[in-house]
Amino acid sequence: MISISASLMCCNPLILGEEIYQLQEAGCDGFHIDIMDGNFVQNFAMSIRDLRFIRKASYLPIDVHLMIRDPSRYIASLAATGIDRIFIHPETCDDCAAVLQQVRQFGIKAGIVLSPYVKFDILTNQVLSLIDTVLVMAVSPGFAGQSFIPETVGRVSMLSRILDNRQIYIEVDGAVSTRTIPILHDEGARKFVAGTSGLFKENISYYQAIKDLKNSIASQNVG
Ligand code: S6P
Ligand code: MG
Repeated sequence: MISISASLMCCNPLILGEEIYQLQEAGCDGFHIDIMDGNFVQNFAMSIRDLRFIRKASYLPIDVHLMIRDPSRYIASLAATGIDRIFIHPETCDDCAAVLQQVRQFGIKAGIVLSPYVKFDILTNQVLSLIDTVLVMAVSPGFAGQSFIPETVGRVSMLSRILDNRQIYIEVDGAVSTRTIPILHDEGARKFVAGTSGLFKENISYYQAIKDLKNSIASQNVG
């Protein structure tokens, strides 16, 4: 069984509450919120203010993907919104383990997010003891609608071997679709962030899109 989080930077912001309701009804397993600073990545997305409203509108888990420099400055404010998990890019902080510890002190789950060309050395035993998920970027962080980077498949495979028997999920963010999920699932990914490639598409309902994404594994195994 796989889990699909909806990336809310891809929804219609004019009707955010309605979008959240429709996605929940359609069977998504959680929400993925991208927060950017226009510095670590050349874009802006959602805000801490948005999180307060999203939390009130949904009972599903909310993950925050921080694409900001020096994230420790904002952990307390983020925690106050009632979110469930925070992902940190290791290259945005001097002491990644300390920031993960800070997240955990607020009773929030912590995760590491790895950009396409970031090495796995950051995944020390100390870091692995603090996280429950590694989020693997299949595109460069900052923008929706990019092409899948093929090397992601080998990276997920290598990560599966590094994580071995640890209870740590591998999740993939970027260009997640019925085409990429089966390949990534074969290598050990179990959670996926869905955006414009697989969920927010014209002419297909959220219900059908999520059903197709979840069934893509089963259909690949037939024949
Ligand atoms: C990108 C961001 C992602 C996107 C998602 C969009 O910086 O972290 O969460 O929202 O990748 O999905 P897609 O299918 O348009 O690549
Ligand atoms: Mg993201």
